[in-house]
Amino acid sequence: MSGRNSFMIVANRLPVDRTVEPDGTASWRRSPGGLVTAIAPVMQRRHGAWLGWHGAADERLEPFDQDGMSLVPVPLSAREVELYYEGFSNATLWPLYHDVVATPVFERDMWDAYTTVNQRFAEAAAEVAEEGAVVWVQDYQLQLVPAMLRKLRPDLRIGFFLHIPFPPVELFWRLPWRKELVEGLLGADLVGFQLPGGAANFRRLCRRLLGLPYKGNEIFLDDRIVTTQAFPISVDFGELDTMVRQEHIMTRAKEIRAELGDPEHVLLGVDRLDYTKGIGLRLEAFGELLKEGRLQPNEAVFVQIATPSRERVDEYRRLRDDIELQVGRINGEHAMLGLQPIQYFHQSYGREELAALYLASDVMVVTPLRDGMNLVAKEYVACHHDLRGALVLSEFAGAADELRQSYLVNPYDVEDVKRQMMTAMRATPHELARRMRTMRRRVATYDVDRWAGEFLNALETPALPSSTPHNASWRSD
Ligand code: ADQ
Repeated sequence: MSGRNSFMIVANRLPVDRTVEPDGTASWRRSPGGLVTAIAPVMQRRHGAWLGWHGAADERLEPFDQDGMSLVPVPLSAREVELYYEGFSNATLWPLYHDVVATPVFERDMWDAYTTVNQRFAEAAAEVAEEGAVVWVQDYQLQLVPAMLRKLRPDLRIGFFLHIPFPPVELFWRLPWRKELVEGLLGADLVGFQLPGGAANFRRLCRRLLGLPYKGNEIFLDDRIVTTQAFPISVDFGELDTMVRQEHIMTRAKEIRAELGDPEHVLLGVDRLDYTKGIGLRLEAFGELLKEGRLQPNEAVFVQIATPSRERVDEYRRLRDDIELQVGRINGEHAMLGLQPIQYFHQSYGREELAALYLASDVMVVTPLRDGMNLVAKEYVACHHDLRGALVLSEFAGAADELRQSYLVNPYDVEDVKRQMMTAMRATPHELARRMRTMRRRVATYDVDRWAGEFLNALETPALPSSTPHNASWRSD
């Protein structure tokens, strides 16, 4: 059966959050974030639908409209949230794809739940897609959907985008269900990655695991071609740039500095509380700078904002305890009356407050051990029209490919992190402006609109017939 939507997003979550008023009435609010902002206009133009879980377990909801988007809730049971979402997605795939910085869990019942839920998403999408519709599947939670959907609806044009890194063959190889996952992704016409390296890892894997030939960006199946390509995601530069130029945001930025005691240097970290983000190592580096006397406690304040995340997964609970212990230890050693060198907040902030924080800080410290892109780094750049501010950025964040004028660090080398933090703090305004100007040009040009536009353009432009398997290489890498 064909539905009425010619364009669809299929993602683990719907782009809305439910808010409940004090009188008990519930309403939906669009979740903040670049993806929704970039996609919303396309959705409105094309009678788009967004399929995803609405965030509450064991609850079935009818499709509803919000902000000109048609939303189709896909239900999950509490057990599925545990096994498919917290389990296979976040305890198996997440650590495996992030260079095993934590040990992945391989459990069969988690895999079974992942398969069941992916099938449910595919069936829901098949149900509401118009003949020949374009369907864009998002991220690691739904890697089986492309093939499942193609089986049900071969008429659709299917794209997939992976927001996290795609690991090297040697790491992926450990996965007991490696063949099924790769075949799932190959159901798409276009598989998008953050970086060319991820796309190359995927092509090599297809060759090694399934013996499929590839040439350039194209993988040759018996009856079709799958294009693999990098599309580095970005932020809504225009929105952030406009926001931080408003009087009340600039005033708020000044207030923040005053509330912090007007220190010479404000350093900032903003992350989901996740073990891939390298929060502990940057605090360690800051603590050592204080200990060695290279920084005085009244000279610099480190503001670390850590958004609560995946709190029911063991690894995340342990991480929270570790970070809180570490903050307590460093502050205990270096605090002076009324002065805490690390200000730690385990909270979520609104967009405007976050923008004011970016504007207020002198050095943004982004030190993930591995990160698909890292939007925080790009948001920081978008917020510094004043050309002040330095970005210390891990070489292992996707964003490092584009933001070459940041102070790049190897997060595994604490001395390097310390050195670059100090260099950033001591840089002249002229040097900071030179770096920031170039980075801003990059983020302004490659913004999130361009990301979505380029992906959809590639998805809707089928691979040229001149590319045939006959001239494809059989590389044995
Ligand atoms: P994340 O791992 O969530 O995303 P990131 O790209 O940094 O990481 O995005 C986080 C977003 O959450 C940013 O927009 C940030 O502003 C916001 N945020 C963080 N802390 C916040 C707080 N305390 N309050 C409010 N907002 C907060 C995954 C991948 C990334 C990839 C993105 C997009 O892991 O590598 O860049 O998807 O593809």
